Amino acid sequence: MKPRPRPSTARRLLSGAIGLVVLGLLVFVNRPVVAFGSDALHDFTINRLSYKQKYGHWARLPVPLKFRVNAIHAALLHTGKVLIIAGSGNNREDFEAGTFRTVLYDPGQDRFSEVPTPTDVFCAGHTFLPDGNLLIAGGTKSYEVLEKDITHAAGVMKIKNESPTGGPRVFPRGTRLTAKDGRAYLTRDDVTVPAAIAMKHGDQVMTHAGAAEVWVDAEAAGDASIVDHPAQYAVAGLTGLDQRNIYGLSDKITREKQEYGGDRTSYEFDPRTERYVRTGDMVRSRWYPTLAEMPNGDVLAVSGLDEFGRILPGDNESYVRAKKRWVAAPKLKRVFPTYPGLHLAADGRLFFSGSNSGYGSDTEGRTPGLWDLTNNKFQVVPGLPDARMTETSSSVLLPPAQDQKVMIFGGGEVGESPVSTRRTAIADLDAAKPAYVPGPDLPHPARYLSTVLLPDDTVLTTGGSSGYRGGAYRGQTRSDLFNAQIYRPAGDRFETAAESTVGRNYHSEALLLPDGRVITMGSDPLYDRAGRDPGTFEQRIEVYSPPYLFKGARPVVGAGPGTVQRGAKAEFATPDAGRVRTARLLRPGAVTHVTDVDQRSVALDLTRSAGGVAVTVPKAKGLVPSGWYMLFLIDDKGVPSTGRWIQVR
Ligand SMILES: [Cu+2]
Repeated sequence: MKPRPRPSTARRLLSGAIGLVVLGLLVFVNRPVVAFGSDALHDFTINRLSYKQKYGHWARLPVPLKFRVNAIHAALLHTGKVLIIAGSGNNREDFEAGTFRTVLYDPGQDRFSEVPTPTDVFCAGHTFLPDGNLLIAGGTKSYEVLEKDITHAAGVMKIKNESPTGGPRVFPRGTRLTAKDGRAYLTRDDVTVPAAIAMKHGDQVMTHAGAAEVWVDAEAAGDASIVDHPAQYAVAGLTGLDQRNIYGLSDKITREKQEYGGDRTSYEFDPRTERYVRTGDMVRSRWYPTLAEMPNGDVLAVSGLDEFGRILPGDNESYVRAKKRWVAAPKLKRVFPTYPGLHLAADGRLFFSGSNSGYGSDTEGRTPGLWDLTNNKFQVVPGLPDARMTETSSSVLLPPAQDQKVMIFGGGEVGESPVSTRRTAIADLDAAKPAYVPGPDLPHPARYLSTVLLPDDTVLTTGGSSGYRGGAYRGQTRSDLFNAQIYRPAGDRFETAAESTVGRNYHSEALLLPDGRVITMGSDPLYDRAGRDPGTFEQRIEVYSPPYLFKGARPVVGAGPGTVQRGAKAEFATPDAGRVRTARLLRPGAVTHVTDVDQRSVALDLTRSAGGVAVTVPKAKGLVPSGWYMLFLIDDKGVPSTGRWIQVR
């Protein structure tokens, strides 16, 4: 048989080309179907029970338009509601308009409500008090001004009063101060300068000048008003001896970037009335302070930027609960960067994990260690790998608190740096010489990672970005991380969790809810997707259901007391006593800038009887500070009950 003639080369090429075009068309017309097909498959996969049992499940929380806010702070109140605070929400127009926001979310009723917000609590510090009120102190007095936007030289002026007579002097906003060469500066605020104090030293009388600081702006625009050296200034409108006794002093007046300025207002947020209740002001203005719990239930405010945007040079202060006022703590002078991660240890010391939100010196005060509040001694805790990358990291007291282990996750180099780390490390505070040892690496380098203690002795880690504020990282313009993972201290390893669908970087939060789910919100990218224009604040909220919520019936906590003494036993009815294995007290979180020094999980001694369990609360105040906790009973499959609120006294 004659072989079939082979087609010519030209003919083969032509049919090949036609084939490619047809194939291309087929792919093109089917493109949406292909895409839809993979979405549908993804949807199908993540909604299968077997998948949820292994990885958990994320869901978007529908938020009515009028309750969408820039979530900067979040705290779980003992009423079960989530307090979401924006203040001005890092939005300059809202700040200038005096529009400050707070909303409450009730996960039980799935309802939102608005709370009047008296001042700009944006970037305040907070912690729970023993009675369940949330102490909120500090905030924003002024927004930053970038160098390119500064037209007039400006700086801090100290006005001194050497006259012991005539009382304090009040200088209204706009008061003019002039240098010897005639350059003039105007005060930005009213300022009251105390009178001098005359003191007898032996037979000599010494005068200690009164002084107050105020911000001044040059009267004339441009560089001519820059002063790069300390100088004295005359205050306009003074006559007679006052001209000699009252004067201004300034180190320098520049056109450098002006940082955000701190505020000194302080509130107790009352979960019962759902209102901010003003307390005495702080001694210092603070932007980005950490409010750390002291063993006696009082609170220490640490670090922050002052009203002029300067890092506080170690001036800390304490809140006297009984009097609802703040007093300076000169004996506890110690420098920390802003929002330091300070965890209360069982022995009453505060452990500084190294986690912080930056500002100030890039070396001073950044070393992790144990801070003894009885004598201001600081014991360095060495061994942290990537020790320069603690900024924008997060840290937790691992569950259970009795283990006294603190873990640090990720973080970046100082400032607007593109460098970040996958490093985790764990410090055992009970060791004879506590030191950090490396933990398992995160899947990706991460800043702003949210870390949430779960009742089954694990830690959910979610969100974060590899780049600064979600921005450029290794050739990509955006670097939000969608992967989540659960750290299991018992095995010292991460387990993959389902992926979230919303990127969360700077100004994002996550909290454990009483029903065992985790709510995540916020994110404040510096740039948009293209990496050119300013980013938009993320107002969507997600809720993560961990695998334990898909593993069958949950243990039930029945009748029991609402309060329990430290060191005492309490009995709770439960039909599931036979399968309950552990009991935990979870202290509710209060988080901002991925700093949450409140959350902790305390193991309770457990005895089982028919129809109930008896639990014993540990004695140490440093282990179980007074306050409201969620009691979880956890069964043999690691499934927790819903949290029952009890107050530990
Ligand atoms: Cu901030």
